[in-house]
Amino acid sequence: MENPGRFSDVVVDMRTTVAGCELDVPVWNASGVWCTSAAELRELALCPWAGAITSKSCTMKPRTGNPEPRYYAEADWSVNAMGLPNRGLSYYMAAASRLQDVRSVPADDRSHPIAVARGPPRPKPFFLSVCGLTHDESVAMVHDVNELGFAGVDGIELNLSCPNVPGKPQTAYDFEATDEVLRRVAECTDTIPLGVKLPPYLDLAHHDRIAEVLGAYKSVIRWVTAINSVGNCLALDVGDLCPFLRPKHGLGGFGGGPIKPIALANVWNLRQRLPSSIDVIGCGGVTCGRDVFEHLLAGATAVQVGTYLMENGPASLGNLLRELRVIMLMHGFERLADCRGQLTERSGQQQ
Ligand code: RRO
Repeated sequence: MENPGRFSDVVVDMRTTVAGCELDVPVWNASGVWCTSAAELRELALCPWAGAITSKSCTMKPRTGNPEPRYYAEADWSVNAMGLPNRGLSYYMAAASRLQDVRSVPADDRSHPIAVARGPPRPKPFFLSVCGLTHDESVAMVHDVNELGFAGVDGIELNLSCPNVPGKPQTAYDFEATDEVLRRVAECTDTIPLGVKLPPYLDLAHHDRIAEVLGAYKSVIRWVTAINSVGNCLALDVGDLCPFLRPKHGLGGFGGGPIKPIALANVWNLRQRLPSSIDVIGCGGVTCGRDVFEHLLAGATAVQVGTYLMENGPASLGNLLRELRVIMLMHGFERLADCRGQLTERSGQQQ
């Protein structure tokens, strides 16, 4: 009888592409998580479990953000009202450039503690997240990155969904404003791939409308990330009879395990509606490999991780991949591409 080999030796091909950039593994950080300082970005660059890196959403100039306490987490959820604290555009441009040498993915399979297929060594993609306080500022940042060159930046993720700057509504809930900012951004984007970070939509008419707006810019938009935190939620500390957070009367963006069904529905609904040239990156509710698998089934090309990474650190991405590998093999999927979008309708007799 042939030796069937050990289960742990079966190589699973988890490679995927985002905006044409190759990733060896399909998980990395959501913007805002483990990516505000150069030291954190470096940790992600060196982490074998992170397929790419996204930087903290930035403004032209550094910001301190909202007063503390502005982040609170329990077992598998978090609420935040950070208020866009960041070091400014040039800091993240410099970090992207400086990290180029340590971002190279090692060619040797043994350096990776689980059996995943690898392509030739290449730098891990770096996606720069920008979030102007005004549309003029967002357009100016995209313009500058294109104009000044973009050593080490593989794409720009335009954040149209920050829920936490007092007095600033989430742009992507205003379809006319979204159309206008995308039109202006498209005019100054030539070669650098563009992604858009979206808020959760809860009505199918809104999925129809945002897909229509985004689809009109399909020549420049290469991916959407769905979803940002669920904005303006209230988490209460019953001991102190007040919210956990101080800014915005205690309102903040809600993330973690409980938002998974909202995130999956957004991935699924957007995948159904957007042109195939626009990748959908799942984000929201990922706390184990099964959650990553569910995002892939719903049509995600890859998955960003927020609260779970924030609470457990970069090495925890390895837990997600180990579990994902087992689930894929249990279903007979040896390549990530085989399970993407494989969701079917539940069949059965009508009552
Ligand atoms: O910094 C924040 O408060 C923040 C941002 Br920019 C975002 O896009 N999403 C979020 O939950 N927090």
